[in-house]
Amino acid sequence: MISAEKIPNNVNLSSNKRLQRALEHWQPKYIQWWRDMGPQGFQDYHQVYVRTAVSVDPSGWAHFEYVKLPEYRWGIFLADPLPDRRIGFGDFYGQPVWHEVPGEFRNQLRRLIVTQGDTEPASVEQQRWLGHRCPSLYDLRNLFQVNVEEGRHLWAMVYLLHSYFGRDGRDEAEELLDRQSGNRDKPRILEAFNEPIDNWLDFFMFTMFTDRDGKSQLMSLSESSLDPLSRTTRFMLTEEAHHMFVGETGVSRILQRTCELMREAGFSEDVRKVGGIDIPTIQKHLNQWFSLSLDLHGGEVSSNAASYFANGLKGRAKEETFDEHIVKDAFYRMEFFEGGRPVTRDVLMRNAMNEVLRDWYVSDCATGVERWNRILEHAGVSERLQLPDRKFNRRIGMYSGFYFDPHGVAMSKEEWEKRRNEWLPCAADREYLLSIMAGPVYRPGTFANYIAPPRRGINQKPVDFEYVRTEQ
Ligand code: BYC
Repeated sequence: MISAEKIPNNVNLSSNKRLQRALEHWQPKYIQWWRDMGPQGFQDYHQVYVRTAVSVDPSGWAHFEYVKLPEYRWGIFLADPLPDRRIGFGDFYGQPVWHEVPGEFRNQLRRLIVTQGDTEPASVEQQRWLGHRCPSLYDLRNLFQVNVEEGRHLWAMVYLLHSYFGRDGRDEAEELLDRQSGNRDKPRILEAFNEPIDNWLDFFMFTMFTDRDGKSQLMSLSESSLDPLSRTTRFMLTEEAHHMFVGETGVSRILQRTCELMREAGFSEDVRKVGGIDIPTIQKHLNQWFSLSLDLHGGEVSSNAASYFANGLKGRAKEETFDEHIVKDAFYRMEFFEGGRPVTRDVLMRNAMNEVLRDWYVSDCATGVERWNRILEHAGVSERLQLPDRKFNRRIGMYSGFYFDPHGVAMSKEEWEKRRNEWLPCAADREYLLSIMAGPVYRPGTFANYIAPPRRGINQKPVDFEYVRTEQ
């Protein structure tokens, strides 16, 4: 049943009987999960024009075909090995990388891989109803492309669990299909992956900000001394780039359309009256997903992060760009919030590794927001989007339990409750978004009123190409 034809791979699957047996056991459960928890209503009668990775070289990347979603060929790929690769950071700096899991780091590595793996099916679950409200066939196809690739990322983590963690790994692989986004009894591990995504503005913000956390976490895991983890995550990063493209351009197209509608309606008119999405609503959704994604980087001071770094399991994004890689005596200057006031203190850099990665993440997000603002500027609109302060709306780390406005000004719980709806999406916003996304737009080349068409189609196809075909 398991073959290279069905599961494209570069891990020599055909000669690894043990792995084949494990995957033969897991695969039917995966397909059942995909049918139950994947895109609802688009499993049996729709052909989707998707890209399937069939090898790691650039030509293997450009493989496009129409497939029914459950028949997508989820493959297992590791980026090519780097000759004589050495451990790039931490206490074992300079030693050869590991091709097996060292016993003493087994639990920590398993935990990292499970946490990463858990986010992949979670996002598919979160987005499973969106197809019924798609703004176009182009967007529908992009949603499904993202979904099948998140499914492939799950395969990537399950491959590692099955190959390197024996019985425990097999149990963990089953549990990855068992937990469910938003389920009260068995939720997904990280909070952002339990939030519902039932409208396309949330989807685009999620792929812009939360997939970008995927990028920063994958970059840091790709530095890992465990070479198979490094190579797997390096290949995943190529797919992650497309997800962020979907998010960034999705919001860009909404902004562009908002500007057009503002012009039509007159600048002082509420753009909602002409069926668009007003900039304050866009800002609120930005605030929501940016702050949730900041939480995904963990606590500011973390002994877990220090230990991951010391043991060479998880490095910093672009570790090679730092001058020093052992980082034993270095300090990081950090702002704490004590007695209602900010206080600056130095902490050991190793304990601040989550914050170091968050710094990288924030600056990467800021660049994207600048590009959005250029659209507003070109349209002659004076409003601008901005990232809220890091302290805003945090539930993980030292700011959780306190209340700050988007500029980082502290406030009481009562004041926060009173003003929360100015900064974060509220029931009325959600209702409005659902009202303008009530039905799907299935006619090729046609777009919902609140979003502009993309500049070009996928794989040099025209924008009005039939990216998703319905069987009669
Ligand atoms: N929610 O020492 P701390 C992606 C827990 S996204 C709930 O501060 P640590 C994707 C933590 O587990 C990338 N709990 O943090 C995107 C710990 O629990 P215990 C996913 C949280 O350990 C879109 C406690 O709080 N990849 O790929 O350094 C679509 C204290 O933790 C949260 C990864 O995350 C939270 N947000 O953890 C699809 C990489 N944050 O020990 C996919 C793997 C922390 O008290 N994970 N906790 O039980 C890691 O590297 C780390 O586990 C974390 C930070 C970055 C999550």
